[in-house]
Amino acid sequence: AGALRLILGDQLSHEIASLADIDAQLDVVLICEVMAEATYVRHHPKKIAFLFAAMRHFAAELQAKGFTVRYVKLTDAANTGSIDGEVRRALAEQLLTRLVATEPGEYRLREVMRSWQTIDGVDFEMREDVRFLASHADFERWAEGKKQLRMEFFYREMRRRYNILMDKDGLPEGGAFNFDRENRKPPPRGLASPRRISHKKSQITREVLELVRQKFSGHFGRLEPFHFAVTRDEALLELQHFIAMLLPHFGDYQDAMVTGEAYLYHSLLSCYLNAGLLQPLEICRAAERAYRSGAVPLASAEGFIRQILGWREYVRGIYWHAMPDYAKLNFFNAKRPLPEFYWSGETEMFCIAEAVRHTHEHAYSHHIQRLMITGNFALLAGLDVEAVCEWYLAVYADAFEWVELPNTLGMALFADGGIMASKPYAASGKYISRMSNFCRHCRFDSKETTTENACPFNALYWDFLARNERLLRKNHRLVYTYATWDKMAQDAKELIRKKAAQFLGDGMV
Ligand code: FAD
Ligand code: DLZ
Repeated sequence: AGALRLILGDQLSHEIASLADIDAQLDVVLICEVMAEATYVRHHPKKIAFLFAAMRHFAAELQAKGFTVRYVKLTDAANTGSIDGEVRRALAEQLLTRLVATEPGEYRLREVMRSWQTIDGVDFEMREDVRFLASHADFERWAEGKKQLRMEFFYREMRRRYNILMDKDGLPEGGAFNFDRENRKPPPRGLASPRRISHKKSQITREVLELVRQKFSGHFGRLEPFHFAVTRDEALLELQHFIAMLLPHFGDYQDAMVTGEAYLYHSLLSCYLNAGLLQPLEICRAAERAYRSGAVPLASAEGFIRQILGWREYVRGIYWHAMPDYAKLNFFNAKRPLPEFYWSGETEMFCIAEAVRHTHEHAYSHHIQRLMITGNFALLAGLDVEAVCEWYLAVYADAFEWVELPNTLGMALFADGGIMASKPYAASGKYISRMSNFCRHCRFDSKETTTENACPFNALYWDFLARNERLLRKNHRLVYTYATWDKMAQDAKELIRKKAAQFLGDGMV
């Protein structure tokens, strides 16, 4: 008898485990657009359009290879609205007794899949997602017995294991695993994003855009212009363009932030990787080749490879290692409601308005804006952890919980108390002023802390440290920070705390 082979919206790879031994004569591939997935958070319209268009193109590719595909459109009359409903309906209607799926990227969906073990008369197999470079067992083996998990040491093992940027003696290329001291320059005046490629819209994509316009225009975010790649071939063009034109300067401007420039030298590849159109190893190998050919400095190639071979695999490991309890962690007991300006962008803090503007326009904002602007503000102001995580899961085209949650709850909010990061990524307005040109356009002054025009990040920064002193003073990476606080005069401290309280009490605009 044939098998039903489920492909989720972020499993669009021809090498996905659930297709490994497919029988073109007997088996049916199920791909379904369902309301439950499109609305469990109110995803950005560009994210929904990207995934639906990529799903439809992937289905067409499978059909062209001779496979039978049961593609359920969102508007199909019999659509039950959920993956669970569509799997059960397909099994019944196609009279299939075997179900094969690849483990999903989110815990909530894995729980749904567990219930398929008991569907009457159906033999269910859930396979591991082999697109990742560290399996669950690899990560657990690495984590076992360690008092503290740190990405840097995990990354070194991955470099050795995949023999990436290693020399012939088995040592790291250039004599070190990490070249960040050469990266991360502040933006020089006039730094702009090089031109990015855009893809011609097929009939399929145009239909999806119309569907998303009709059904999801109430969600945060602008649907058009829509430049995303929606097939593997197009995603490969994105990769080639990045490697040739942008990777040489990736390291230099990795942390820079510039008004009106959402992308700078970032790859924009996360959504293609996460949806399955590109594979992590092919991207790392392409970056390594560019370095070995002399086209790209080692610091840039290494910095980029570390994000994928290191951070991406590491956060996925942490997610499955620590879930489901992880999602409930709230180290600082942060409960303040998410301010409206995370949606409207209407705030006098120019850096936040700019990050929200990029997000609204592109379903994208680069790592440092996510971490050091919207994330840093949420940390300092003590915003509700669940609400912040939900915002990040909804607004970015690359957001899936396995990667979003450790980054938001762990890295940005330190709500896991230090599982992801060794200290909170808390920063004052001085950091934002150094790494961006945002402050030049802002009504607040990044050099001031308590005056009328003082940048709110400054008072909030010290207030955060004072408010959470009981939890943070013992952190050895904060010794100098607390020493500075201790040296401040009592009345200066009081003024700072009053300024922060006033700002938080006044609704933070
Ligand atoms: P580049 O800067 O070009 O980096 C190259 C690649 O490295 C990315 O495509 C991505 O696959 C990988 N990468 C880089 N940093 C990380 C990281 N910290 N964790 C995992 N992979 C990384 N990334 C997501 O893919 N989905 C998310 O939902 C997501 N949410 C985030 C939330 C917060 C609060 C923060 C601070 C970071 C988040 N990130 C997330 C990580 C990172 O910001 C994005 O991967 C990156 O901005 C994507 O843009 P890019 O492809 O241009 O990346
Ligand atoms: C994000 C998303 C959306 C918007 N829609 C669908 C869908 O209609 N069908 C589907 O199979 N997957 C969708 N996805 C991706 C899933 O939410 C994703 O597979 C899970 O979050 C697990 O990572």
